Amino acid sequence: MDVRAAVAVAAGKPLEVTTVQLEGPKAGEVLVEIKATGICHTDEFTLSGADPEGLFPAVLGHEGAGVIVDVGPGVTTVKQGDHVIPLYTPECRQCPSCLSRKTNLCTAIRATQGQGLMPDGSSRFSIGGKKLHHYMGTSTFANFTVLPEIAVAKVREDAPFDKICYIGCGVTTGIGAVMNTAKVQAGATAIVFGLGGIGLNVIQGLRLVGADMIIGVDINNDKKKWGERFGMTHFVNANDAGKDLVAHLVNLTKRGADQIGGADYTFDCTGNVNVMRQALEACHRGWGESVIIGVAGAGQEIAARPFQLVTGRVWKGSAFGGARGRTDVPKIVDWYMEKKIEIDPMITHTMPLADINKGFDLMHAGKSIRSVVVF
Ligand code: NAD
Ligand code: 022
Ligand code: ZN
Repeated sequence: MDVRAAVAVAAGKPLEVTTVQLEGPKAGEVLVEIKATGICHTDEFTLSGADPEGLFPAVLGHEGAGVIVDVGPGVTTVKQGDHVIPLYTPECRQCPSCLSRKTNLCTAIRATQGQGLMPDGSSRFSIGGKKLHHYMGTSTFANFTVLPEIAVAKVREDAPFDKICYIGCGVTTGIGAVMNTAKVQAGATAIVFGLGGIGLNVIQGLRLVGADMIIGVDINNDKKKWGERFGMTHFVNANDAGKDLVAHLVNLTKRGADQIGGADYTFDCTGNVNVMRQALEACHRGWGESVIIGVAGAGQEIAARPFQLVTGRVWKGSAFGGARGRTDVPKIVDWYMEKKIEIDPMITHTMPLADINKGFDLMHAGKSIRSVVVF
């Protein structure tokens, strides 16, 4: 069938909004009509050519929401008419990783997903007979896309697509890092580095679990009001603090009789390896945990003194907030509908597919928290 898509034709070039061909779902696959999709950093990272694993031409996009319009043979867990959120981290519930209960990184379709292909090794997208790559197993920058059954989360039907699409990446990544990866408890102190589309969701996750002190760090003073809007209690401008930033943060977190200082939990939401080190050093001796969420550029390395770890700090990372998509994403949609979490104010811009490149420009200029394309 003919579908409308924003095609990444080559590295560094704007997306081309055009008609492409999409084959129907094969065994174990579903055809989804995408109703809305967010624009996230990794789409831009790939489009820019900085991602060495980026494949072209491709249909990018990984933060969508839509409706199942057709299912292939053998599909049992979803049906036509179901509302779904595509999952770039699938959940097969059968691979060793899913069965381990220790990770959300399902391996069932990992190899083909990374090659921009469906699990059978082929692509459903083409243009004039020439193959187009899928992207992160989701390809949501198209009004229809084909997905493996294990890569969709069925969600309630009264939830608005133009808001819950953000749960497909940013919301779940931020809130999940707090609840699944760090397992922050009520009364904890926390520092969030980088108050963008991810950091603000870490902040609202911290508020949700009842953290006491939520310090936000950014280099942009405009982010102060954004952080406060979602529960941040203190703001620090990293540039003002300069090289004393870590000492300043440790001082700020000294509480009562404990004059050692340092946060119980810190989160990197910048992708900057120097910030990652600061985040480790700003957590408490003996028990502080620092979670890396930001994705650093290819080839980057982190550095720290082993002493930081020997003295009991823990350094860990989080992918998709440690969330098991088919299990956890529907719950987060419920929390949004029950007003336990907020999404609407973070969606600063919406646009039709024809204007998708404007969404990339806004992200690049730091003018948006999230842009959403509505089909
Ligand atoms: P964003 O650009 O909206 O936000 C980044 C923020 O960091 C900005 O407000 C910026 O001013 C601030 N910043 C930059 N340099 C800083 C510094 N030195 N100190 C403090 N703050 C600084 O980006 P985002 O959408 O929030 O994404 C953040 C990161 O999370 C990206 O690297 C993205 O790729 C990554 N991410 C990871 C996952 C995952 O599963 N691990 C999922 C989604 C996004
Ligand atoms: C989403 N991300 C950044 C902005 N929005 C993002 C990027 C990468 C990952 C998660 C979120 C990520 C962390 C760990 C992995 N990935 C590897 C997972 C594995 O090997 O099992 C990751 C993912 C998908 C892809 C590449 C890397 C892909 O489909 N190409 C989840
Ligand atoms: Zn994303």
